[in-house]
Amino acid sequence: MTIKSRAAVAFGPKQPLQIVEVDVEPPKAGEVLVRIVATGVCHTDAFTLSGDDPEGIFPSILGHEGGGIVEAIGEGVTSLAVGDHVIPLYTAECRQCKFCKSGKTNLCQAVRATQGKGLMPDGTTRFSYQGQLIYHYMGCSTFSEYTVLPEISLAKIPQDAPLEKVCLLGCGVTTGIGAVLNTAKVQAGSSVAIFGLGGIGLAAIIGATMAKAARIIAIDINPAKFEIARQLGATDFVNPQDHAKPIQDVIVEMTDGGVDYSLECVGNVKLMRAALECCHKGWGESTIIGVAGAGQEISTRPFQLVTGRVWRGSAFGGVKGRTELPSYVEKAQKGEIPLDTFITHTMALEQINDAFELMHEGKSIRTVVHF
Ligand code: NAD
Ligand code: DAO
Ligand code: ZN
Repeated sequence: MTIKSRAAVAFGPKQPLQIVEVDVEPPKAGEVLVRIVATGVCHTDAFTLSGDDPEGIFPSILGHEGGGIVEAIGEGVTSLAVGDHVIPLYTAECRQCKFCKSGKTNLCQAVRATQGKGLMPDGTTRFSYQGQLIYHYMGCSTFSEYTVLPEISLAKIPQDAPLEKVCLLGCGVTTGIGAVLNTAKVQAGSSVAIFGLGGIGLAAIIGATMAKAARIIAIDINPAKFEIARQLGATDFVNPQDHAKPIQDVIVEMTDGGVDYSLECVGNVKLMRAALECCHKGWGESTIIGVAGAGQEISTRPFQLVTGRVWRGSAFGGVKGRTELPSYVEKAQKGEIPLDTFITHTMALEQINDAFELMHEGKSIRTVVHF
């Protein structure tokens, strides 16, 4: 039966989200209806809303950092039952495709093609408003009280985990920690430079602390971010605007030739270059996490790579969601991942446009929206 759901709909780029009641169709075979309890608001939602995202489709229901409860299951669903607590995954895990079976990547391709078009795997959408089709977003659409996902795009988590906190493990916190541990594979005793101290960069600091990095250099043009970075374990703080010379030169000087690892957590292609070039000759490795605008390209002198620096990228921290996310939730429950530090604001769905404002003004780390 089609149900009504309160949702924040992006009717077009650069427009405020509109809170309306959408129609949600029941889950089809292999699909699950989820009641979202809470959702974070990530920079990537703002990026898509800005119109700079080449995959941005409108009208759509954004949001990809949610926590919820299974409300109904479609035919053939076996791994989830009504009442299970779940975190939606924008990177599915089918465990059957070439990518999943490779053991080399978390980039499952089972639903990639349709997800990129804002559709469910059968090529249709479950959302509509006044008869008008509404697209899904990143396979999640957590800015709706009820949403439908493929079974393979849901991580089952312990029932006692607070959904209004662990929702942040659906994207930002897991991405930052995973990029350090799975992609960069930071070694104990090493130096790490982290560019950008939003939700992703701050989580990368936690990852670097878990990896027992000796020196964690936190870099941001907003000095208000440094105190939280310090609380999470950063040892050095650099504001590029305090220096006349290129930031890579500043970091190379601070570290006797460069850092062992760097991570770009902003989405700025010039900063990606700086992050690579602040790495130590012979072995320094830089990981790109930030998502740059459509059509932008990275560049450096090839000699930077010839002389031993390595350039990598990371999506969802290299984490396979259904298999690994439960262990992130357990770490959060044990206090090893301090989610409260990230939640600077909470609000009702009706105020969600304020969450975007706070992010643009650099006043929030994460706003959690409650339904
Ligand atoms: P955010 O907006 O909360 O934080 C970005 C931070 O970068 C801010 O603190 C800002 O002050 C700082 N910054 C801006 N320009 C800077 C500069 N020139 N030098 C230094 N610092 C600068 O964003 P977020 O939610 O942390 O996301 C960061 C990036 O990661 C975005 O591009 C987002 O789309 C991307 N992202 C990637 C993945 C992935 O899987 N690869 C997942 C989630 C988000
Ligand atoms: O398989 O081609 C693919 C892409 C999978 C999506 C990876 C998304 C990573 C970056 C987007 C930011 C997420 C919030
Ligand atoms: Zn797969």
